[in-house]
Amino acid sequence: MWWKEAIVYQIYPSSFKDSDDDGVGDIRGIIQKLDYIKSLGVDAVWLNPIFKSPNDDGGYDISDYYAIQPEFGTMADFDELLTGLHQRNLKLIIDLVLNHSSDEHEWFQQSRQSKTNPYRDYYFWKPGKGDQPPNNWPSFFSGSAWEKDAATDEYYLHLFSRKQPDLNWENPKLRDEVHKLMKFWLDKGVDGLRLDVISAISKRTSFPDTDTNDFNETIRKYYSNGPRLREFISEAREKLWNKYDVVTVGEGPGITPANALDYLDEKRGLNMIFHFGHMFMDQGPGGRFDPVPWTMKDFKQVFKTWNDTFADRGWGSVFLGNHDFPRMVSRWGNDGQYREQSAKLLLTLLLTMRGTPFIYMGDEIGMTNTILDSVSQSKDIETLNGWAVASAQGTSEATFLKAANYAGRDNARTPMQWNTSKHAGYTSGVPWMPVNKNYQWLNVEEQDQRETSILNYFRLLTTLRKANNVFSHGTYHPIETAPNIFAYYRERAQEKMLIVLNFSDQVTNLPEEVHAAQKVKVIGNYTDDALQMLRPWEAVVYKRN
Ligand code: TEU
Repeated sequence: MWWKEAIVYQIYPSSFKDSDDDGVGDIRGIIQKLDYIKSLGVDAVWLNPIFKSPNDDGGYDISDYYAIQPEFGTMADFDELLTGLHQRNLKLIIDLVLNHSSDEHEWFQQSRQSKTNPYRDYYFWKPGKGDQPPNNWPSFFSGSAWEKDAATDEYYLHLFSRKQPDLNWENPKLRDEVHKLMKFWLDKGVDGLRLDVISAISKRTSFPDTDTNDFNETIRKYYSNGPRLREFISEAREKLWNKYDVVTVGEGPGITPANALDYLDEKRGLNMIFHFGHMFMDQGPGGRFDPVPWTMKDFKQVFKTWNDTFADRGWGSVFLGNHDFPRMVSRWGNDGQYREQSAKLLLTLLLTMRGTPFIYMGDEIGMTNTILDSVSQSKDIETLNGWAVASAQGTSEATFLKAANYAGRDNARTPMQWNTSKHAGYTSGVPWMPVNKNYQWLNVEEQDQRETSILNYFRLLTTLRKANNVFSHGTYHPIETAPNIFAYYRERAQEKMLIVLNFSDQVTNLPEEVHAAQKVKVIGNYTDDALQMLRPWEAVVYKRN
């Protein structure tokens, strides 16, 4: 099971590298950077969706599951990318969006034509209640999760945007279609499937109103963990996945420590899930744009809870950022005075935790959040829809913009910063999204040649993790410490590693237990040793004697 020891690098294709100067990243751009990816010491690439799409939601609205998005290139380009990855002993995990399709998909174009169309039940259609939607479910992207369609005077369900109608997995014909499209890509030799919002594919077909105003509670109780979720996952595994050497990673908003193992087992379930315990921790009842303070106590508790969940069974993924969340150094670290130290500290956490680490492109050089000066600069439907609802409710743009700049997805989607040339070497065209202005000093080329850069520290960490499988397979034992100190042991057979992370701007004492321990420093983000103190954002990995 290669994926238990693997380190995965996530690429958001639109923003990675543009090879044909149309201002949008593409597959040939990734091919140009294969040696860079290999140089990181990672083992696999998770590629966000590359399929034909009207791009209403960054490619998560697929209109043809068998075709490459023309802006990204051709099927021949995809085949060349896959070959190029495999030649470098790198695996490819593709991102399939099976909870919903685009409304421009042929299936939906047929389905909406009439109530008797053979594709009608590929989606969920219901009459309204008077002039109201069938129930009170809110969309992830603001507003109702139902859209009225004039052609048949009924509403269709869309948990996300109105251009992302939910697929009806109750319909065996639809499930067969989904298995067929998965088989197409598995036969091409991809090594993994990241399954978008897989936790929501089984609907409570009575469509009861939600009884809570807390959005994440609505996800847990009404959208995810539906009555046939295990059945649909097991059917795909038994009919298809078991026939291939493929890792399946389920994106599981709403999956909890209590039910995660229901969906994870080698024979009948997924191999891994992305849980969101830490990622939704600072979201208030209103969701993403309703930020609430978070504490290190909660943050550490999330890691303990999920390590306990997967201690004996199942397998976890570990991530601190991706295309849906702000840059990790801005969110969890200090992207100002201590950007370099805190970026290295966060990478140390990622690469010393139990479970498969997923690193988001650009986090290996400590890329930071961007600042929108007005909401109109956003390219993200989640932000734009959020603003439309908030402004209609009287929220000022300044207030909404503060939340969007703190929590919005635009933060993670600015182009990769390669060098100091125009647009950071990402494109010679006009970038679809402005490059972060700090690329002049924050870029791959500068860090590649500086020994103590974040990039080279990351490379040391991947080497360390691969050389010591105590990190991937060892047990996890947190140490009780001051709130901002995150310290834990990793143990396997005779090997014992001790990791200490100072999540603060303050100099602080080394926890007594750590100070007293017989140990040898293995790696740290300060070049010298402070012995009894921890400097701001200091990360140290010790090998216990
Ligand atoms: O995200 C689904 C999801 O539940 C959240 O993790 C995500 O933060 C979302 O933006 C709601 O806030 C997946 C994809 O990762 C995301 O990019 C897509 O927009 C979404 O599904 C719909 O396909």
